[in-house]
Amino acid sequence: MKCKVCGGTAVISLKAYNNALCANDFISFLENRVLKTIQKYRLIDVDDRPLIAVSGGKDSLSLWHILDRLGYATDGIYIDLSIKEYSQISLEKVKSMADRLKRKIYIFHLEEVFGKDIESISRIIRRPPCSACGMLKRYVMNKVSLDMGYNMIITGHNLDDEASALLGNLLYWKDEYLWKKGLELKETEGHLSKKIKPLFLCSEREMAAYAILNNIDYIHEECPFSLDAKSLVYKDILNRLEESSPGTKLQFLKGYLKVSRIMNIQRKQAMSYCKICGYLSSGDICSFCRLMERLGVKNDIKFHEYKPKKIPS
Ligand code: Q46
Ligand code: ZN
Repeated sequence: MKCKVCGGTAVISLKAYNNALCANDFISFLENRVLKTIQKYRLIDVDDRPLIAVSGGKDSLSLWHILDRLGYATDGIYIDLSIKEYSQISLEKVKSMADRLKRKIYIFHLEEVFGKDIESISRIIRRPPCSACGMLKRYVMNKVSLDMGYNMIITGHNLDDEASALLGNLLYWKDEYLWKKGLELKETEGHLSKKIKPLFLCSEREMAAYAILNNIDYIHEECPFSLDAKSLVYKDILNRLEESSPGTKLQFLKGYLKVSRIMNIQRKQAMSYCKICGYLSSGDICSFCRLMERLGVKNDIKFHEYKPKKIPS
């Protein structure tokens, strides 16, 4: 198999694009795809101060690396869910990327603030771990971002994550989430940072290849709570569709971007804010403040700042 750009040996075939590329041309292709996504959808402006949510996995660490290569200065935030070894190893990977890029990270330890891990918290609030985790992460990322003077949170959700979430929302017509799955979620009246997903059109397979070709040291294990997630079933179904018709996932999401723009304009959102912290909430008090009250914890989000080590060049 030959690279369609330079004629050298191709290391990856991209059936969705009818393309095959060598290592260097693939790296440029992927970085360029992220750049084009940022530019076309105007995700990052020159005066923005972005913060990237890093988990230690291939997507967020590769995205951090790509943003650095594209000249977007980005600091990181890591949320330690206190899932024993998994969280410890993830944090090591995140720190090693921070050292490599010479960027700082804000670290939030769940156990330090709540005295409990994610599993215990999920039992207390009677929500599945992923739902409790989503609520906590959204809150903490937003809070750290606003408190530390950032105005945007970047996440590493890739094309496969987004396509499977979209399929799930469509199958059950979850209208309240359906039109929020785009590339960006706008900031709201000074209460929320904008959220963007520059990997929206980059597949899991492409991200894994990028990580390997750039020697990015990431955690290969998945979070133990992701194993029984329905999203894995949706991913499998979509992969089978992709196998018989390459490009299906890409078309699914590109079509969604077009339609969701119209739907978002038509949709008027009724919002209310938490009486304690001012965060968006469906009731008088947000889920985070309710959890704090229940556990007798003060609304005081402690986090640590990790400064990169100097690596001899
Ligand atoms: S980290 Fe959290 Fe994921 Fe683990 S508990 Fe679920 S949501 S699976 S991105
Ligand atoms: Zn609140």
